[in-house]
Amino acid sequence: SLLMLVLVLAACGGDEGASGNSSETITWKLAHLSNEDHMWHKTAEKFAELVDEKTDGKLQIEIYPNEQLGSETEVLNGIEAGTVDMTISGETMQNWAPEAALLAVPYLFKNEEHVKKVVEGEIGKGIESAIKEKVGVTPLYYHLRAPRNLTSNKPIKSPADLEGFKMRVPNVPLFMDAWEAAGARPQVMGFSEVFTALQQGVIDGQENPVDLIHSASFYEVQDYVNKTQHVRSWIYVVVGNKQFNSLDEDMQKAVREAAKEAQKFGMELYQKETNEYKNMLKDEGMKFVDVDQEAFSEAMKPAVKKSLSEEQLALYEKIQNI
Ligand code: 2Q2
Repeated sequence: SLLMLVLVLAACGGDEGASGNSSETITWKLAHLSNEDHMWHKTAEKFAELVDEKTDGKLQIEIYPNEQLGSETEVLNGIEAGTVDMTISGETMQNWAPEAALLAVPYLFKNEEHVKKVVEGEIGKGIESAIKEKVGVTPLYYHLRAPRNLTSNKPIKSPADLEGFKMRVPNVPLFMDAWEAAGARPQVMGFSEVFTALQQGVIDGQENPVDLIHSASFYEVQDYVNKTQHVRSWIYVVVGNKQFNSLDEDMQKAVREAAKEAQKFGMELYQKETNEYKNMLKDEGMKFVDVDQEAFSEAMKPAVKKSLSEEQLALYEKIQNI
């Protein structure tokens, strides 16, 4: 009937991401690399729910896990192009904003409190503005991350064990330099390609926090979690500046409020789930190996210092002394 047709047309209209007419529904696509059980995804779902509530349904967030819309770098480019609107990204953004390298410098942060102090303090604010200006995305909330550990099929206790070791790193130049200096053979690869690459022996290992090791089922193709704990970091949930700025003031406020609540929700999940992931990996048969962290730190330090520019080093020292 004509009435049905009108209703269908009304329901389909305005999903192109442009605001303007206040009766239109806007849809943002949020693409990320973890699976549906992971805390990033669950927090994104919470965020979507809160945004729906606070905008009376006018802004909808559609979530695409598992790199369904491409690798982290592809999605960041997609945001610029307008084919994606949101993602979860951290040190990979150093390819646009050198300041983002400070999110994940090997052996820089002493502990979680240290990370938190930096993110939530003045240095964090400075990094956020650099990201906004140079990557073209606005950070909305962040996740604390468990330390990154190296996984493998033989115990790796010191840099000497890395000879000939082929490993994947994310698209993070600083990680390439650090692992090369430690004696490994690193290569850049998208997260969703890592499982198959491990399975087929293209690489011997990779490094990630326990939760992502679980998310990608690396326990099926890796036996050891070597407790290098080489990187403590955080990661931002971001939206394209264009997308965010196209919202009217009330909608922006609603998004900010939703982000604030999602932040809290994500932090609680992080506190609760990080230890559970360690146990789940053990249940899957992975063995945790104590390593000579001092030796890894010493091996990486010269490369880290060489890789960082003067401006980045100034920030590095500021963080060290906070
Ligand atoms: O290994 C990965 O791909 C993830 O842990 C993250 O994407 C990585 O930390 C960075 O690319 C974050 O910007």
